Amino acid sequence: MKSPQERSVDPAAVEMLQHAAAQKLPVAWDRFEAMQPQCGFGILGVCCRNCTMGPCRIDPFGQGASEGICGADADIIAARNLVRMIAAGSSAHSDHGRDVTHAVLIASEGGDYGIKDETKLRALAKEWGIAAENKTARQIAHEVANIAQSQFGQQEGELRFVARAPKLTQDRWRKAKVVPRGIDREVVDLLHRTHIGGDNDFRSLIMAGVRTALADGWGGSMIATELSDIIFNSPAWIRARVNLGVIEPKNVNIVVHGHEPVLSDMIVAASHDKELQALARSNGAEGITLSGICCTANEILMRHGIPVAGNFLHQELAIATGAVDAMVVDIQCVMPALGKLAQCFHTKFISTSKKAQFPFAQHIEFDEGNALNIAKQIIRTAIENFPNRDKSRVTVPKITSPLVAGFTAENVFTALGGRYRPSYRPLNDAIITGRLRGVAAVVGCNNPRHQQDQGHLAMTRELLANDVLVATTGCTAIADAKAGLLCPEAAEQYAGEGLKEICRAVGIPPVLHFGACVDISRILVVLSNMVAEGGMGESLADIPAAAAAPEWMSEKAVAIGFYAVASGAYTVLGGPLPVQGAAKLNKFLTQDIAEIFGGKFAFQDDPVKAARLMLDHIDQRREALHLPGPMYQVPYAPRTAEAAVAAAG
Ligand code: NFS
Ligand code: SF4
Repeated sequence: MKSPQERSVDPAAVEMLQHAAAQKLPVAWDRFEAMQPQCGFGILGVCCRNCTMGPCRIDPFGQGASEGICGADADIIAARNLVRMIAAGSSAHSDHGRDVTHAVLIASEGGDYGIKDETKLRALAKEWGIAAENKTARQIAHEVANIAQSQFGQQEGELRFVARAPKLTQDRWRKAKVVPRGIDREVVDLLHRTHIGGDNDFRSLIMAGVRTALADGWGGSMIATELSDIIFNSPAWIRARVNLGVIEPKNVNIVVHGHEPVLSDMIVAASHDKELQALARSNGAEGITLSGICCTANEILMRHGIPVAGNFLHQELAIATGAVDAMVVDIQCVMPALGKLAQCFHTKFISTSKKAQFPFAQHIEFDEGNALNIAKQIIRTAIENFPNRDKSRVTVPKITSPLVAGFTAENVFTALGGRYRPSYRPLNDAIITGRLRGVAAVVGCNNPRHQQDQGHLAMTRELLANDVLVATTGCTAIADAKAGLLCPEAAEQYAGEGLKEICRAVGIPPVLHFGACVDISRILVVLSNMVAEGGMGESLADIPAAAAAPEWMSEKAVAIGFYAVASGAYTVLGGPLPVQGAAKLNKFLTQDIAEIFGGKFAFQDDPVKAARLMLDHIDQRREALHLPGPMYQVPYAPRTAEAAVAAAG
């Protein structure tokens, strides 16, 4: 069995893992070890259960079956499995976007949600050709929501946000016939293809997968982000704290976990209620502490400065503190193990989504039409549970870190361009001169396959030391925050000379927190703005930039990886996609696909080696743009193209 220190680099997690082991509370790391050895066919992607002639599996050593009963070979089987992951991942992000759209419709009719960013609403209305003069914000919101809703069911044409990409990027998509027509349509098309006897060409399957993934990144996810900003407000730079130490033993603790701000934002609003605060005091608590886990934490962190209790692998550890009076969940990345664990304590495990029920959960169904009342009911349930807490079983690690979050495509370079002249020019100039070597997006999950957070941190530190500005979202952002990387002061400790100069001048951290995973759409907009600003080439693939997900695990991460690659990003995954048993498919994804989109996948478990692959790629892009090398000496110096190719193996 691995020790707590081998399981996580986060000292708060180590402390709680020791506590959980002493109390015999099972956590994901234990179940991961009990699951070993995991099925090799599954890891390699070569088992198929798509019909009941099977299950079938391909022998990767070439001794047993080389085809399923229907004749599908390893490449077809692995491609079908992979694009099904894309379909599920895109559906998750996009259905989240659909719920936000529904909330905007409710706001436009005067429900509990308001129109918080009218400037952004009007800008989007203009972008979408809605005549807005002499209309109220609500009237415009109604039209915007109707158009956004139509993007899901649209049958023909192109999704509207495709037009945000640089023209050359759009041209590549059109040439490859992967411009998404409608969000729901692409998912259905993709699942249809994977039915037995459907699409049986791995390239064609992958192209359909790309189209669905683009419908996520430039469709469902982007709608989720844009419309969330309109009704919950656009984030602004904000300071907050992170890690399990934000759980306050003296207070009623409510931890929200999941993804959709339609729930968590309303819980924030309800938590300010005077009556509820008085109720908390009359139940013996000093107050109410709200904190978050996973992406819904990022949503309310960015907009309200609500503290973050942790990332994906912290969800069980939070309950194990014994100080959580209610864990309130909606959808995605919520472990079904939580219910049973909560029963070991007084903790109420409250599910809220029509789409996600859990064993041993109390279900309080959320309804956007009656949002505030339900949010209050949830908080009341937590407060009334406070007296049931067994104080002798409370163990909260006294560990938190400060952070700055809340960067968006609109606000990120406000300061760089002078507060009154937001512009991407200073960012582009910093890259053109070599003060910044490039930019990178490091995103994704935790996975007990890796020591928690270690991949995120080692990769990010290597990039920073080499003058790469890092953008982050999701559970990576929380990992970085826990390690102090989201503070402006982190530049002094970790950044190379060039990056340090920029962080000092602007007052930004060297790692910019752009929000939840759906907010990777913000990074797509940032990159598009950089191309539009000039000097960075003509397509997204030309920018000295790279992407990575060092500890990914979810189907959403697969969808993100594919829209990143199709948008031109060199994308390094820690741990391969399940295609290693399918040689042609593997080569297509890691080599040939670059000829179509400019981006491709690389798989590298070692986060520092992975960061160096990203640096090699950034240097190649600089060379192609005839940009000079880094302005200052960097620990990992640019190498010749041949050396880089040899290293990539
Ligand atoms: Ni992203 Fe957010 Fe975290 Fe992974 Fe899950 S919470 S949507 S999928 S685990 S980063
Ligand atoms: Fe086997 Fe083909 Fe059926 Fe898959 S679809 S289970 S490979 S027969």
